[in-house]
Amino acid sequence: MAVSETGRPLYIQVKENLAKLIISGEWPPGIRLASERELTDQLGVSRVTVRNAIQALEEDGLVYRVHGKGTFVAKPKMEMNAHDLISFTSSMLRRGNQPSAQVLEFSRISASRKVAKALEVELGHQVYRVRRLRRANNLPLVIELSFFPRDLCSRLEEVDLAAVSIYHVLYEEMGIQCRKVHQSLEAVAATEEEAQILEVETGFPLMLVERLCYNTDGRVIEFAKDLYRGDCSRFISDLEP
Ligand code: 16G
Repeated sequence: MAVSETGRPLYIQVKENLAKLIISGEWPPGIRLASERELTDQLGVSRVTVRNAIQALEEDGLVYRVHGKGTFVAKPKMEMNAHDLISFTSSMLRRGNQPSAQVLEFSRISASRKVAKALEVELGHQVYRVRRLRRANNLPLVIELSFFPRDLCSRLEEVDLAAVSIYHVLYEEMGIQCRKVHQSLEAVAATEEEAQILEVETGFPLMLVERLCYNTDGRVIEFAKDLYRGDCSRFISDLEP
């Protein structure tokens, strides 16, 4: 097998170069890749190397083949580590995506029975209800609905939630850190309103991530219900004994 200057298989390097063109948007979703023969000539590598590189791109979900028509660029999926404690902002930046937030709702409410139970506070305790649309590279990716206990997170009232990372504010300005998460993932269908926000059809497949975040003292600091667009999200888990 041909190897690159770094000692890795050459097809991996070719694959990574092609993946960069896809992830940067230079090769947008839906365009057809040049044929194996054309890529072989363009890249100056063997046909086997091109074939292996394309197969690796396909395995990563970056391209798909249509029998008799060719290989096309797929809509890229945003990868999230399913057991990460980090924020949406950090998770996107870490993978080279540009995050942004649009505030759909911010209110101070009395905790309902369900929210009180989740946050482990008294019924009627003052909590913040924050609903934001998060985009990655301008793509509407997730509607985040979060509840935070007001007595712990009062700073949230004073910041522009469209411009900051909530986890950053909680940690840097209040010393509150998410140290443990209990979370569930569940497939659901988009309601009409959710579909409109996420720019998809009603009934579109979404991934609901319900999440409880605990601080260092074991207190629940966030109860979140996040709705990810199913067509462009992928949750990764690294499991070790
Ligand atoms: C993540 C969290 C969400 C939290 C947000 C804060 C998951 C599934 N959800 O999206 O609960 O509110 O990060 O993001 O991980 P921010 O610090 O960028 O505002």
